[in-house]
Amino acid sequence: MNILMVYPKFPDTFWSFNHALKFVHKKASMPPLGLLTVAAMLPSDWNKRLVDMNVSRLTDQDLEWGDIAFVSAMVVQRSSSIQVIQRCKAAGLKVVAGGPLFTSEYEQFAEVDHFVLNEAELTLPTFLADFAAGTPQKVYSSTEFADLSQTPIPLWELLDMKNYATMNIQFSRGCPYDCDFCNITTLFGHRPRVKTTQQMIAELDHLYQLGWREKVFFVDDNFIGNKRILKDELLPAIIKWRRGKIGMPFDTEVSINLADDEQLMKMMGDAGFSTVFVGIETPDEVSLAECGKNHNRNRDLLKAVRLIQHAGMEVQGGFIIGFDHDVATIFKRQIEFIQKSGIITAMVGMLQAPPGTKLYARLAREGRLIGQLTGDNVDGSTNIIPMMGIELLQSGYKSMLRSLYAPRQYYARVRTFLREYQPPKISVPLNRTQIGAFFRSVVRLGLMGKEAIYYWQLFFWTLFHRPRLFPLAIMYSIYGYHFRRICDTHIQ
Ligand code: B12
Repeated sequence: MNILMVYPKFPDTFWSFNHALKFVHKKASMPPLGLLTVAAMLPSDWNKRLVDMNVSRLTDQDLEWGDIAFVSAMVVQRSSSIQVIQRCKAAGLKVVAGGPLFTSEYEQFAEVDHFVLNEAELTLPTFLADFAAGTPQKVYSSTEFADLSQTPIPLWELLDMKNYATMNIQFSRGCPYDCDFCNITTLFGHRPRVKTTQQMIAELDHLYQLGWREKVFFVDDNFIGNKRILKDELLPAIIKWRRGKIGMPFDTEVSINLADDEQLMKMMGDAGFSTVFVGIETPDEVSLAECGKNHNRNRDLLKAVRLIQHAGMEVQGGFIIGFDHDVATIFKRQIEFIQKSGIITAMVGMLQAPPGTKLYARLAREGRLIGQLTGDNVDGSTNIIPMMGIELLQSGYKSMLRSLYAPRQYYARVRTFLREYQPPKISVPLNRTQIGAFFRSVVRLGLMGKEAIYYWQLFFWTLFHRPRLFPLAIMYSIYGYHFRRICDTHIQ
């Protein structure tokens, strides 16, 4: 049995990093962890081939080779997914589809033979048993949540790792909080379910043995959802594992209350976490109450960001405009907050209501839903009718992007951050990729770029004031170029 695993193409988006990847000669930021995990659950005597269309083309030879196509996607990959399914069907392959896109809207894909929805740990075994018996059904779904201690090590061997900037790994699924716009709890539940420490160390060992030394992203919905297990088990084990090893800094996603726990921040820094993405959403208390983001309320958000930066972690932030209580001054307040915080990567989106969320249910009752989600929450689109009116929201959104990603403001944030940041003490030696990226940045940004003057100011400021952070300064300059290119397309 030949299984062709296909990951459709991402459009150019804020998170695709495609304009930055060219500097490091990489083709995609991360591989498709869902498909790699599913691959490890398939019978070992089945042949598997992965085509990640973000790194290589899906060829006619691939289609001739395959018996069944396994397709995974997020909503943002919808249009490429439709084409992939059509091509597979035209070539006579059976199509099995799973992952977030199909779990959210499988009814829209009539050509797919079998939907294996929700978590594959629960639905795939039944599909495989029915398939072996010659009686596969159309839809497999589950209302339960999987026990991650049964999840196998992803089949990273299917990848050509050098095409990727980062590898991904998962410790937990689910989030204890209840923000009304987020569909994580609908998809993965409130109780964070975790892999065992032994599983995690085995996964890290495996990546290390495969020669990986660059970034690893823990793709948890909220890495600190279960602090006790982190402090007592996982982090001590990773700190020990790290001894004598080089490279492999970690990224992850956390809630802002990380800043309340000095011991946890210290342990994460020691374990090698260098970047955390935090859903900050808004500095407005009333809007935070509106969306149920109670853990962000009644606190000094700027101070919390600074504490995490001091503990050795860059803070990336998610921000939302268009809450019912937002008024015209919100755009300026958000810009001021982001500039002061030194959050370089600020993902700003207009409020959207994903199906299955509390927000979706409320706006449906109020008759305020329109159209379909694009799946990209940073493209200036929404499926809701905002209280402030769509024209004001869209023009305010554009003005925010224009301001935040203009070279002057962007580079000012980089400097604010580098002033505060204490990097983790892990050893991450420079490699050839970074040296190449450095020279390309000098030419593309320093000699030809709109940002040239800011690039050189940061270049020399970092060399004199924070020389250890110089590689980071170059990396952020490259990110800035990507963000500006993406934002320019949304501003027009
Ligand atoms: C890592 C991640 C990313 C990475 C993507 C890296 C990559 N190449 O995959 C980055 C940071 C780039 C990213 C960006 C975005 N992401 Co994202 N991301 C995640 C995250 C946190 C983890 C995904 C993951 O790897 N999970 C681990 C694997 C093992 O789980 P899995 O993929 O779900 O696979 C399991 C099942 O779904 C199933 N399965 C999956 N595929 C298949 C296929 C078959 C055939 C079968 C049988 C089963 C199956 O089996 C697996 C094991 O159970 C998820 C949240 C989450 N917990 O899943 C959000 C998530 C996937 N992202 C989401 C979104 C909306 C986005 C963004 C638009 C912005 C944003 N707000 O985050 C952008 C869009 C991307 C882009 N380029 O524009 C949504 C998708 C919603 C949807 N219905 O599509 C999610 C679910 C988060 C959410 N709030 O809802 N993201």
